[in-house]
Amino acid sequence: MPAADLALVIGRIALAGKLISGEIARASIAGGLGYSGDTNVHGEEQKKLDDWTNQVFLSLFENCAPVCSLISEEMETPKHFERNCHSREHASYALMLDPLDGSSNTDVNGSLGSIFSVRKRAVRHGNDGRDLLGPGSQQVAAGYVLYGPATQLIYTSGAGVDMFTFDPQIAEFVLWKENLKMPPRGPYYSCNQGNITKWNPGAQNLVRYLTSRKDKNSSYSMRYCGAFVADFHRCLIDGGIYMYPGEISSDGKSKGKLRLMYECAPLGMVAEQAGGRASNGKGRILDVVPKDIHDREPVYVGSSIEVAMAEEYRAEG
Ligand code: FBP
Repeated sequence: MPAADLALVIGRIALAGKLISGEIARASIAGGLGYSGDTNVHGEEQKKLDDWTNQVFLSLFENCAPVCSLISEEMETPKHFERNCHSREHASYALMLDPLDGSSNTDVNGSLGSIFSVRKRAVRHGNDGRDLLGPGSQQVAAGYVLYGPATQLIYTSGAGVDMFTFDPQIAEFVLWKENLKMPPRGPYYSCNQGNITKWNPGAQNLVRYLTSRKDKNSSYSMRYCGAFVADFHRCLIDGGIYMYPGEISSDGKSKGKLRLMYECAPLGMVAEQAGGRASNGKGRILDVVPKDIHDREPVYVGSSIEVAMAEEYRAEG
C-alpha cells in the first residue's frame, strides 16, 4: 500500500478513535448508553454506541479517496463510495470494521475497542465485496483502537507493530512503542469458561491443562473482560492466549462466534507481526478463506507457545 494512502487511512482511523474516545467518556451523561432498539445483521440487539461509532467511520471515510468500500459488523452489505473507486490511477481499498468491539461493556464502563482491516480491491469489482473473500494473509494493514483507561492505537502494515497513546493534553496520538514483540509464552488465558460444556473435547482439555498447573512459574491466571480487543492487548503486552472456541450445535458442527474478516483476521495479523500466532484451532487463521464477509470462526490467538498448544490439543477436532 503506498505510504501516502496508508497515512491517509490510518489518519482517519486515529480521528475516529479520538471522536469515539470522547463520546464514550461522556455517553452516560449524554444519553448515549443503552440499546438503540435496532438489531444488526447477526440478529444482535444494537447498542446506541454501536450505531453511533459506525456512523463516525462512514462519515470520515466518505471522502477518504483510497477507500472505496466500507464493510462493517453493523451493516449487512458493504457501503460503496462510488467516487472514491474509479477516480484513481492507483489501487483502491476496502476497510473492514468492527466499529465497537465489546459492546456488552458499554453500560458498565468496561474496556471497548474498534478493530479494522484494510484490503486491496480487485481492479474490476462489484459492490457485494465478493472480490475481498480471500485469506487474511491478503490484508495490507490491520489493527485496533483500545478505549481503556488510556486510548491507544495499535496497527501493522506488514512491517512490525507500532503502538500510539492518545494524549488528551495535545489531542494527538503519540508513538509509544515501535516494532512490538509479543512474549512467546504468557501467564494469562482468556475465554468465556461458562461455555466450556458446549466446546469440542480438545478445547475443554486445553483449559483443563491451563488450569492444572500448580507451580508458580508455569501456572496460568484467567483474565476475561468481555472485549476481545482488551483481552488480546494483554496477550500482546504480557503474553498469553485469548480463545473463543467453537460451540457444538445440534448438527454436530462447531460454530465460532467472532467474525473472521473484521475481528479474527486483523488481530491475527497483529499477533503474527509481533511474533505471536493466530489459529482456528486447526491451522493458521490467516489461511482461512471466507465464503461470506460476515463469516464466523473459532479463534485461538496470542503467544506462539500457547496457540501451538491449542492445535496440539486439537481444540477444534
Ligand atoms: P462485539 O462486541 O463486537 O459483538 O464482539 C464480540 C465480543 O463482545 C468480544 O469482544 C468478546 O470477547 C466476546 O464477544 C464476548 O462474548 P461472550 O459474552 O459470549 O463471552
